[in-house]
Amino acid sequence: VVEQIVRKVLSGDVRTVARLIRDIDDEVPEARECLKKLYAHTGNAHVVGITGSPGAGKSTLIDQLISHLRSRDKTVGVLAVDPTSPFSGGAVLGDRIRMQRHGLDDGVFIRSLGTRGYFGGITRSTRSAVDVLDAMGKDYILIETVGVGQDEVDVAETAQTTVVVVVPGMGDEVQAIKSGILETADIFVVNKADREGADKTRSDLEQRLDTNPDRYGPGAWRPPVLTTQATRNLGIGDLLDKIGDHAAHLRRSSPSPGLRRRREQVEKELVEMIRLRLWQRLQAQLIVSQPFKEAVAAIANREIDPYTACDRLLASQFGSR
Ligand SMILES: Nc1nc2c(ncn2[C@@H]2O[C@H](COP(=O)(O)OP(=O)(O)OP(=O)(O)O)[C@@H](O)[C@H]2O)c(=O)[nH]1
Ligand SMILES: [Mg+2]
Repeated sequence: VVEQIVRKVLSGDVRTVARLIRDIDDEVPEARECLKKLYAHTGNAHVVGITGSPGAGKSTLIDQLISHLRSRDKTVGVLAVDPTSPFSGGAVLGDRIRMQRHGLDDGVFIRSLGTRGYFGGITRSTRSAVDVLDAMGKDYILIETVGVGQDEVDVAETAQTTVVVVVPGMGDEVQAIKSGILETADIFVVNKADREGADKTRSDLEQRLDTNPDRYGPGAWRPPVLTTQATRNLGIGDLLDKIGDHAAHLRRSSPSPGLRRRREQVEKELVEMIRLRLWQRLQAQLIVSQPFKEAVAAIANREIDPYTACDRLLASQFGSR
């Protein structure tokens, strides 16, 4: 069955891909077996993360990007990720509606992810879904996340190119952008440029980048700051060109920044996967064991301190050092 699913994914079968992504999100163990086999077929897509505050216009931008990419004969996968909600709620439904004109296009595949699967949370299921879309042959994969916390930064780091979308705002908007998010940005987009204050927001961003000159030395990539009007389809071609420039930058030879970034991502991913698997094993074995229950009782009775109990339990599991 696994072989059959893998074959269908590789041939681009939309229904199989949709089911597999749902199974990944739903924590179906068989999905992991499929992912093992699909990994060798990944690495051809360019993955772009689009993040930014709620309502910044991410979905509208993506909708326009899809059109531009399709007119350049590129196929596109889109993942709308909502880490703040355990359910795929209203925002994601809105996203689907905003992009639904592409729904009948074979070259476009749009899905939303909302749960925290046991493969390692939303970041892990996003990475897995990206791998599936990559293996099915999509040229570009766009990931939309609402940018507020560390989860979004993590999801953004799944991407090769991260686009941070901001809108013209009153005063301190740019200062309020968390430095973690600022530092993951490869491209800034000031969307809703039809609104007042777009130029100010843009120069504020440039200024914030100027405060970190070491980061953008010779040969380094300094994030360009673009302006767009997503609803009017303005500035989207520029954005796509910059995404292309960044992809080219990542490919540049020795030492390839793309490879370095990829290694960092893979390292994080592997550490996270090991952490999770270890924890699952401990939960299944140690946390339900008699010695654990006895330790809990003994600590509660103040017969033993929790530090010593913890040392002993771990020693019983892994051996003492
Ligand atoms: N004035 C103006 N409105 C825009 C522009 N781009 C998007 N909008 C509007 O902004 C609203 C939010 O757009 P979305 O694309 O749903 O924004 P989002 O960032 O995906 O929102 P969430 O997914 O809910 O975080 C919609 O009503 C859009 O029509 C723009 O360039 N100018
Ligand atoms: Mg959206």
